Amino acid sequence: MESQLESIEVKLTLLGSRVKELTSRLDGQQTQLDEVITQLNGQNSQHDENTVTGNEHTEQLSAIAITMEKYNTEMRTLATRLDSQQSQLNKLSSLLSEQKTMDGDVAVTMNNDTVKQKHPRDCSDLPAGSPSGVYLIRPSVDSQQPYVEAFCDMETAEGNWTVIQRRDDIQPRQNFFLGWSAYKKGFGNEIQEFWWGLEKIRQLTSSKDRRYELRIDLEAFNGRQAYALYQGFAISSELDGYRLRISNYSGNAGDGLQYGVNEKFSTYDRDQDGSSYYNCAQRVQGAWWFGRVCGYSTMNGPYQDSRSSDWAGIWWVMWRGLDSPKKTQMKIRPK
Ligand SMILES: [Ca+2]
Repeated sequence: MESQLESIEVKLTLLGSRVKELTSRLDGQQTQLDEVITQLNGQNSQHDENTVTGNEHTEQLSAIAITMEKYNTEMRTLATRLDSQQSQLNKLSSLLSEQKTMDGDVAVTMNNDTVKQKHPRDCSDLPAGSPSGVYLIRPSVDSQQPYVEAFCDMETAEGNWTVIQRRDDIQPRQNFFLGWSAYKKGFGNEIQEFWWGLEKIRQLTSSKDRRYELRIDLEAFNGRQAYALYQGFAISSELDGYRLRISNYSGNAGDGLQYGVNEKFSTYDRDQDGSSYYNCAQRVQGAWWFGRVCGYSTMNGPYQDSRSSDWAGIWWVMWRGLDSPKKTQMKIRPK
């Protein structure tokens, strides 16, 4: 932004000095033109007084007319160029003031969360009609924080979803049997399989002015689909173990997260699940909010190529037992 503003300012200065130069040239030509007109008037009166040297005068007059015509053409060209440079100047000036306003808005946003942001914080801030795809968003309200990539689902149930997890039958397979730091930061590819990252989810769901809902979409290998919607969704800080806050289930997949409520997120290298007997993340070879007996769902186990019933897999017990779905998506949006 800074360098863009600087380059526009440099262009404005250059344009300004060119306009000055052209104006002084125009002034010069106007003076010359005035002189010519004065001479012409003088010769005309001479011509009236003395008709004897008529031929000579006619020649002089036509030479003057040609010169004037040349000046006129040159002035018209200059006027056109001045006009176009003026409109360029106007455009640049309004661009410059627009960018200054935007900077102002961001500053206001930092002090007051309720001001509408120009920078997308999540996918719901994209302009209406934006297609689904990967966008750059800044989940933090702190303008010093970096932009990150996010896949936006702009179609499902009126869209505006920031997708936080996806599994699909895509080669090469993304390994989900990863440790705490990977789940904190996020991994995978937004247009393939990925886990977006606990810290980004935390940044969004801890904002004071936005309450999020969570939607989980499931698709079986036979094409059948189901979803679970939680009207309240947030996670606590890393210090508190990214504990799951979830409420108000609806949908047709069953409330697979009911035993994860208030549980900490667990990875194989950080067992803080609800089971004192198992390391649930190790058992399912993934990571999740596991409750007692490791709970009734996990979305991050190893991908199963077809129907399989194995603890090490992806499952949403209320829907299809331990059968792995073909596709899963987890997505959030402000209510
Ligand atoms: Ca345990």
